Amino acid sequence: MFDTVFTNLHAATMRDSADFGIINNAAIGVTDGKITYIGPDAGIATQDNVIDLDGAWVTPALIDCHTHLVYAGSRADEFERRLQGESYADIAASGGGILSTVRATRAASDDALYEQMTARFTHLFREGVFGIEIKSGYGLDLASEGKMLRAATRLRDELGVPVQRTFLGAHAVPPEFNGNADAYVDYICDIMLPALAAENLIDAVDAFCEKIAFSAQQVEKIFTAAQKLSLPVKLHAEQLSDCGGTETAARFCALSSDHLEYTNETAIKAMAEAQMTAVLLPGAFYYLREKQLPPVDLFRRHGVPMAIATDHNPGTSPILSPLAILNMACTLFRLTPVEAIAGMTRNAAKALGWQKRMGTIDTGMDAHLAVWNISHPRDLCYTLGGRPCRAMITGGLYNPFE
Ligand code: DI6
Ligand code: FE
Repeated sequence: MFDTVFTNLHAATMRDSADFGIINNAAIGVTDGKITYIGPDAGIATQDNVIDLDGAWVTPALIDCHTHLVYAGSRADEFERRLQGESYADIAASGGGILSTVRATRAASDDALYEQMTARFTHLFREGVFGIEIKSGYGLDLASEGKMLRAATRLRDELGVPVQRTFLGAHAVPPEFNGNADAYVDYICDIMLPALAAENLIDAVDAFCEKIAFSAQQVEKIFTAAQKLSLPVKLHAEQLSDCGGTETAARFCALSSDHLEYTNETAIKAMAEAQMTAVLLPGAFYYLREKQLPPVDLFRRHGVPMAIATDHNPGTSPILSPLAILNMACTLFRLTPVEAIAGMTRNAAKALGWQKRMGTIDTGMDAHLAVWNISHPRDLCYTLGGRPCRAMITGGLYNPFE
């Protein structure tokens, strides 16, 4: 009747935000890679191909909805410089920061980039992730941005991982356009975006709206070009200051606005109106020792769903542990455990426009699930370390860890 049935498990379906959508003593039936039964163990007929999960907890696979997973090089030297008092902005202004990773990424071969990215993905997978957004933005020219997006495409096509490939040409102004950000924005809109879209390498378009990066007016130009190509947009906004990015993003009905520590209530109302998701990134907040918290109560009050992601990148969030990020979302940003886990499942799916496919355990959804040795779903936020992920179920296939 089913291709596989998983029994003897407790499910945190995440269908209900009050109580993790818990179903104790549950079973999950899978057919053709989709969930075709979720309910009481007792309600499912016996058949072949039954996998007994021995009382483990099952959640939707975690979705990392904001990452910069493709890059070469390390920025551990800048980590040390910041510890000695230099700021992220000072280091960027002196030619380090994003541009240091651009130099290393441009110099790397296609295979080296792919292998380093895949190794990083393996760490995320080992902690429950199957479903990821991957940004370009360390190439900043046509050949190198294409190289990054092709690496992300290979992860999708060779390993079957759900990947959203996001073009982040507007991450920094490259050396060729030094002092001429407007000319670089024209190059993005007129050359890179159309060429990479024609090669079918782009699923979404992002930009970094910040004093040290691009203005809201420049973002508007890029979003207009994206809209002409029918590509959804999203924005790095209000991470270090409020430059009006989120209000611009809302006018384009962006999928999400990300970071948001310095956003304001007017912008949040615009997000609610445009049905956007707020993507919160506690890893960057932690590494930069930021003080200004994102306005979590205002997101709650205005009904803006909150997603949580690693923001994995070599500068401000070199973290490959989604579970550490869940913990930080609670300890640093004061999210409740159910909000944090919804932020990496249901709301992360929404941030990518994937809510009809992934993010909850429900019939019709892709059978991408994480299996945990825990005694309650809140444990995923509570402990650090301990390797609680026992197995991953990907498209209904059972992949146990050792
Ligand atoms: N905000 C961030 O935190 C990352 N990108 C961005 O726009 C940092 C990227 C880096 O420093 O390499
Ligand atoms: Fe980022």
